[in-house]
Amino acid sequence: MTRRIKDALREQRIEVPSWAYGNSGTRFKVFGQPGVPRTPEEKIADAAQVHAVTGIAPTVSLHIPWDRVDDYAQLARHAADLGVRIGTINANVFSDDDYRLGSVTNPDPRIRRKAVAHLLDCVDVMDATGSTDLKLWFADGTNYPGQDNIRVRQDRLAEALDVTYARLGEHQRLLLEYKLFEPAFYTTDVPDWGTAYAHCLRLGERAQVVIDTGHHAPGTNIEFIVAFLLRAGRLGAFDFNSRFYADDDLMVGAADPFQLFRIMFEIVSADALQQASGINFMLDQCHNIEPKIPGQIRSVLNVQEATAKALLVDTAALAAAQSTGDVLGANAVLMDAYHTDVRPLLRELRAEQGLDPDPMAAYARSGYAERIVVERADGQPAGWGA
Ligand code: LRH
Ligand code: MN
Repeated sequence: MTRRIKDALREQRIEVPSWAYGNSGTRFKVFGQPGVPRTPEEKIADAAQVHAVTGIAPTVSLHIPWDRVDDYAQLARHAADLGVRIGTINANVFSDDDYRLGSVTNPDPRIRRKAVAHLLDCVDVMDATGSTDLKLWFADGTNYPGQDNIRVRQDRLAEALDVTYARLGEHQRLLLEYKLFEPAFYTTDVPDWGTAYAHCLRLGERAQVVIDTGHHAPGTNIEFIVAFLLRAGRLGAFDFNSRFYADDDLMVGAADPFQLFRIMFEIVSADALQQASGINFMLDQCHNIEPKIPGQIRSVLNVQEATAKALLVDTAALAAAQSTGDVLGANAVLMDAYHTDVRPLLRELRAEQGLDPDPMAAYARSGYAERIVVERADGQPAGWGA
């Protein structure tokens, strides 16, 4: 049992977001923190620290233009020198005045062309970095009834997705992310998993859905969406974070560790944890008030712990209880695993991997946090370009 669990955990890979290391906040305030990276190179260096102490975070997703550089191939070599790789490329068609009334769905064809050109530029970046995943999140929507034609905006969206999908190389995928609301507050053009799924079905096999765990209406059963998309072969990725209210982008597992366990149980019971499943397990978070690198390390550990608990579920006992309609028995099997402290097993696993059993302590002892405060005292810290 323990051997099987450790083998599965060794396979786990989590991708961290470059923007989690920059300054971030809300519309009320973006708080500055000392030692924050100033360049994509420094963001990648910080991400490499997370991989160094956890051993399971070897890729970093970029956001364009927040991570724009002159030479993306050189940036990929810089990442490799630090023991990590550039992962998903995120397009940004939301932080530009031209996108006030939408990007690919904008009534103005000139602005739609500008947005599509950016999506195609991001595929060029993927060619340079060797990335396979293009992640598309559209802030597009409306704020007032009558502001625009809901059906026609879907036509415009479909047209832009067609052009982008056609540009992809054979080893590249399009990951379509949905979000219930914000920044639009009446309609959002990709508001839910069904809309994303329908567009992906129409596009083709290499169009997959991204589940951002902060993008649902309160009370949504996210593990149902996971199970459904897994069964349909269209679950491409997660944007892990957690929330108490809306898209709070807090550390995954912080607000609702039981939900994260239920989600990872759907993954594990569909044997979709290993890399061959093609699911990209990414973090999408902002550490507005807490230190960023420790926040990322804690988040990776939260996913690892939820996964270890999910792997502990006695699937034979569960199947038996489910097949005999033993409701309480079945629930008890799952809760037994959830209530099991997996931290000793994970410390053991890290020691076997030559890692410090306590990654947070290992990072604190490294002196990296103190070093970057001194090294990065001058210059413009990176942050939400908002
Ligand atoms: C939108 C989102 C999307 C990213 C952005 C940083 O809320 O989840 O995934 O582009 O956050
Ligand atoms: Mn997201």
